[in-house]
Parts: sequence; structure tokens; C-alpha cells
Amino acid sequence: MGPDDRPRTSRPVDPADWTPWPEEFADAYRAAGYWTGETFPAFLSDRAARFADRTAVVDGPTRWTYAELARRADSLATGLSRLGVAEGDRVVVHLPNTAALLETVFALFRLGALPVYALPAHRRSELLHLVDSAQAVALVTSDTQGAFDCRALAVQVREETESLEHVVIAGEAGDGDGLTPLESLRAEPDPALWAGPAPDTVAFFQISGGTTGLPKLIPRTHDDYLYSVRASADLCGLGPDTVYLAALPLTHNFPMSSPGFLGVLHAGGTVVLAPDPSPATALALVERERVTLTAVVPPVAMLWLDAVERGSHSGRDLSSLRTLQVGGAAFLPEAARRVAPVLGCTLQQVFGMAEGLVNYTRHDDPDDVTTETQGRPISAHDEILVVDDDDRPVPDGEPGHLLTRGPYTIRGYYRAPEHNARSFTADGFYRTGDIVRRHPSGNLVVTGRAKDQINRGGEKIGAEEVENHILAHPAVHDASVVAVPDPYLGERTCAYVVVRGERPTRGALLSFLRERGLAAYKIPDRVEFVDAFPSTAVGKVSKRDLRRTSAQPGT
Ligand code: OOB
Repeated sequence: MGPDDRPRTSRPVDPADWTPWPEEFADAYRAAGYWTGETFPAFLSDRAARFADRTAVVDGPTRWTYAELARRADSLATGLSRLGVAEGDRVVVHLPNTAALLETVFALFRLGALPVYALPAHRRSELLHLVDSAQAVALVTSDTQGAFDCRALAVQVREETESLEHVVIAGEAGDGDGLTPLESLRAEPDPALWAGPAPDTVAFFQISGGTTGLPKLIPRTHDDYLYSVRASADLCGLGPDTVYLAALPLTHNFPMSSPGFLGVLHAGGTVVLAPDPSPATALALVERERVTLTAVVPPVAMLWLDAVERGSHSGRDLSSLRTLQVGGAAFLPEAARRVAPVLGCTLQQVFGMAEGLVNYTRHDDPDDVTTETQGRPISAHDEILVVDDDDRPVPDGEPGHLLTRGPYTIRGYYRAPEHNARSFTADGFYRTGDIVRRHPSGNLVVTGRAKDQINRGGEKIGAEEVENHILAHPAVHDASVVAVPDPYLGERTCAYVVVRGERPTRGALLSFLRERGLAAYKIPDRVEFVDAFPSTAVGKVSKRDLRRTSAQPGT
């Protein structure tokens, strides 16, 4: 079907589906100079003009200037439009860290189409959910990811969903199956096709870590997101001399905008793409490209620290590296204190969330503040409350639930009214599910979590999502998934399972989950068969008791 014969259902996302900011807040954010009216397509044109001949992206032997990136995005936009992708359409982007990812998202922005960001580790279960909940018309994926064939996955997803009309493959599309090679879409740019989205409309969707039910779609607007990008880039001191190593998956909020690849492109710097964050790959790129800034999760930081301390990379010149950002999960002070002496650079802790709020330690914070806190918000307009179970503020310095509201924190998930009623207060504060306390410096310290989620080295796992997959096994009567402390990942998952009838082997249960197409990081690290779950006074499963049991040594 071409663009002309399909009914155009595409328009800006209906405000009834995404809870825009109330007008008085939007006015205040504009008056403060945060929401400038800049949009993603304008961002690309502007930076391409200003930094035309500078290197925007390095992907292995591939190096594109800003002008080249824009030209490629414009060319791809034309091809995507001719394929049938139109303004307002949702397109699931499931790509590893490659230059193709950058040209794809900017091509979609050109057309006013909305990327829906999957993680490369996502599989059938997650992609089906993303396509269905966004009603996506297209999926852009790669040919393979290591030994895994993403084409076969894409064909399966297309067969099992209703809205998906196109599958675009970066790399070898193979014969048959009706997959469209990304390369075949290159066409002479046709500016008549360019969209001019309003800055206060939804530009793309991020995905939540998930607590109850399935992960939710997070609607982010041009205005709010680009404010967080520009402010992050300024706060982190980015400029044309910044060389950023993207070691985490680019579609995650941290390497995307904190300040991430968008912050670097905003400032005219260079984004170097790492296919994986291993010390061998990443440290070699730091040396080769004279990287000045990178962002990692705590387990990766510890791997780098160990590798450099052991001397396995002693020949490497890492002297260009000025800042190592660590975030996404708790980074223990003992590890944090090793960063400066071992890597010879400054540590910056980042505590953020795809829903909005991002906290940074600042370069001029004293060492103890940098190593012991998770920073403070970007904006003077980020409102922070630390409250007890009844939403009453706790005394300063005491731990409590973190609630927040501000110029780049969403007011609601996409099409999730019931979930929104639980996740937001009546006056629009987002319940982060994190337990924090205020440090005497004014920075926040994350001390725990109230949401039913496992943070496996920065990868978020909604307990209920995994429990539902386990419950689908015919021999399972009940399942409860909890976090187990782990010295390397911070947390791993343990699934407690009550069976009915014959007990499956652990291996059989895990294979069952894999066959359902669950991302590998969500497959439980441990399975314990039990007769019954401990219960709370009101008869609910006591996850607290399960966590306590699982954390005991020798269990
Ligand atoms: C980042 O975003 P998400 O959406 O994957 O996860 C958010 C959650 C937070 O609510 C918190 O529970 C946890 O991840 N978290 C941290 C943390 N940073 C995130 N917990 C302890 N210490 C930290 N430094 O993870 C994210 C988004 C933007 C920037 C950085 C991280």
C-alpha cells in the first residue's frame, strides 16, 4: 500500500491519550526559556548547517560529518515516505549501536513519524507489546545481532500483529519474506515531504522499566526532551571538542539524552559508537578516538576498573578521558572512589529515568559528594518531594518516596489511565518508586526502591511481567519474582514457583520462557520451587520475606 491509498490516520498524538502539561505550567516553562519551540527536524537542520564539516558519528571505519548525517537522514526520509510511512505514524526502532540508528531516527523525525524505542536485547514478547501498544506501522531492525537472526524475529512479529505493514532491515535483508532493505530506500531528498510538527506535541516514545503489568509507553515532546538535552549538555560542559563514546544501547534514555548522543550533537561534538561496552572494545576506542566522555552502568564501570587495575590494558593511553558518567543503578561508594585514581578522570553520577527527571553530580562537587550521592536535578523548575507512605513530607535527611514534577517529567503514560492514577499524584507529581534521602550537600542519595522492579545492573525488569510469563506454564500454580543481591550486577532475579502436578526441571522452565520470546536479561537467574509463599497480614504474597530468604547465604 502506498501513501496515497492508505487512510491517513496519522496526526499528532491525541492529547486525551497522553496528558499534556497544564497550560500554566507550559507557560512558565516557556517564560523561563526552557521550552524554546525547537523541534527534532529543526534540530537536525540547524546543527547540520552550523557544524557541517565536523565529524558527527564514528561507527567502525565509517565516519559521517554533520552534513553527511543530515543528507542521509533526508534521503532515507524520502524513501520511507514512498514506502508509506507518514506523519504521525509510529515506527518501532530495534537497532544496535550503529550509524544506521542515527540516520533512521532523524529520517523519522523529518517525516513527523514517531520512533518507539526498543532495546536491542528485546525479543518477540517485547516487540509484540511495543507494536501493539503504539499501533506501529513499521519496524526497523538489523539483519543479525551476533548469532541471533532479527529478520526471522521481525517476520514473526509482523505475522502476529495487525498494525505492522513494513519491516525495514539494516544490513542484509535476505530473499523473500517481503522485508525491505534499508539501503533500497535511499532516494533524492524531497523537502516537500518534510513535516513541521508542533513543538508541544509528542515526538517519540520511550519505554518504562515496568512495575505492574507490561512496560508502559512514555510520550516525550520536542519541547520537553530537547530542553533536557540542551540543559544536560550545558551542565556537563559539552562543546565541539567533546568526543563521546556510546557504550550503552543508544535507545536508552541515559546514552540518548543525559547528555548522550543528542547532547553531543547539540554541541557539535563527535559520537563514537561502541558495539559493546567490554573493556577490550571500549578502552581501545577511547584510545583510538581520543574519547573525552562516556556513560556506563555500574557493572561496566567495575569491569573497566578491574581491567585497568589488573594491568590488562596497561599499554592503553586513556589520558583523553575527562569524565566517566555512571548511572542507571546504585554505584557503591567503594567502587566510586576508585574511578579517579584508576582511570585518571572525573566521576559523574547520574540518577535519571525515562519518565523525565535526571540528577547529576556536578564537576565542582567535593569528592565525597561525587562518590556518595547521585546528584541533583538539572532544572531549577524540577520540583522534588520526599514523602512517607501517606504523601507527607519526611524530615529533611530522612529517607522517603521521591515524587517529582517539572519541565521534562511526563504527566502520564500513553493510554494508561488506571496506571496513571497510581503513578501520579492528583497534582501531577510522578511517583518514581525510588526511596531517597537528601544529603547535607542538597544532593539526593538513592537508598532503595518501593516499586516491584528488579534493577539488574541497570536493566529494569518488571516483576509482574516475568511472573505472568511463568504463570503461562501449564505446571505452574503461582510465581513470584524478587531481587537477590549480587556483588557484580547489584541485583539478580530469583523466581519462586509453586507447581501443580508434576514439577518441571529448572532447565525446562527457563527454555519455556526463552521460547516465549522474552529478552535474555529478564530470564530469571535462579528458580526456587516452594510449596507456598509467605504471606503478609492481609494475605498478600510477602515479597519482603521472599527477598530475605533469597538473600541468605547458602540459599
Ligand atoms: C535510567 O532510566 P530507566 O528509566 O531505565 O530507569 C529509571 C530507574 C530509576 O527510577 C531508579 O530506580 C534507577 O533506574 N536508577 C538508579 C540510578 N539511575 C537510575 N538507581 C540508583 N542510582 C542511580 N544512579 O536508568 C536512567 C535514565 C537517564 C539517565 C540515567 C539513568
